[in-house]
Amino acid sequence: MKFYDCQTAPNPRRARIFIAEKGLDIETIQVDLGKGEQLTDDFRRINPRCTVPVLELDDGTFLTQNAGIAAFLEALVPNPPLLGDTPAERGLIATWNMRVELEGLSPIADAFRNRTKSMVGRAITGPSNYDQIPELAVRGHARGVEFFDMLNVRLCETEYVAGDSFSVADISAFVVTDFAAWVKLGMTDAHTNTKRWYDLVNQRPSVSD
Ligand SMILES: N[C@@H](CCC(=O)N[C@@H](CS)C(=O)NCC(=O)O)C(=O)O
Repeated sequence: MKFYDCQTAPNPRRARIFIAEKGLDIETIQVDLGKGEQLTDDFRRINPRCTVPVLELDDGTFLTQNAGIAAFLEALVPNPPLLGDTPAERGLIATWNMRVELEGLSPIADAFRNRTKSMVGRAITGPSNYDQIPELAVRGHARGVEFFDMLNVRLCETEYVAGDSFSVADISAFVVTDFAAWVKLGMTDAHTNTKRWYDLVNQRPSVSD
């Protein structure tokens, strides 16, 4: 297998943590998003959507979404389960992981991509160029604030995001929490439950690189 990564970007970090939690050591190729390597013809042959992470399987199949990479690796290495064990756990973890993506990652990406100078003309990932819309940065910021309030309430009810055990939803929420700092969002002093959870997850060796 080969893993196409970008050390500085949030989405490949999610896959990187997942791989580390599974105890796998996969050949890794860095794709420099800052230099636009995702837009080259060579990389378009790997992923026509021009995004990382990508996992190349031994038969030449390319998995070009975190969700697909996680599903594949969970089937390959079932322990420790990160997508859930029981049917109820699987349902809850998928629900929370999607909420973190849609209510956390997506608005923070909007806040970042619609007002950062290096993202001019690149407000959306992918092969086409889209202009920034400053109002989307404002809306993304407001939705980001709402997300972190919601997460803090959730983490008062449960030890981890989706329940009693660490899962892919924690990986996503942890990466989103660090990503949010890029746009001066994230935990505030009032988010004591999130702080408790963040410190717990931060002890895992998988999150350290
Ligand atoms: N839904 C995709 C999102 C992948 C994604 O958006 N990756 C970003 C890096 S965080 C990217 O490749 N950006 C390329 C660009 O900015 O042109 C996944 O979860 O794998």
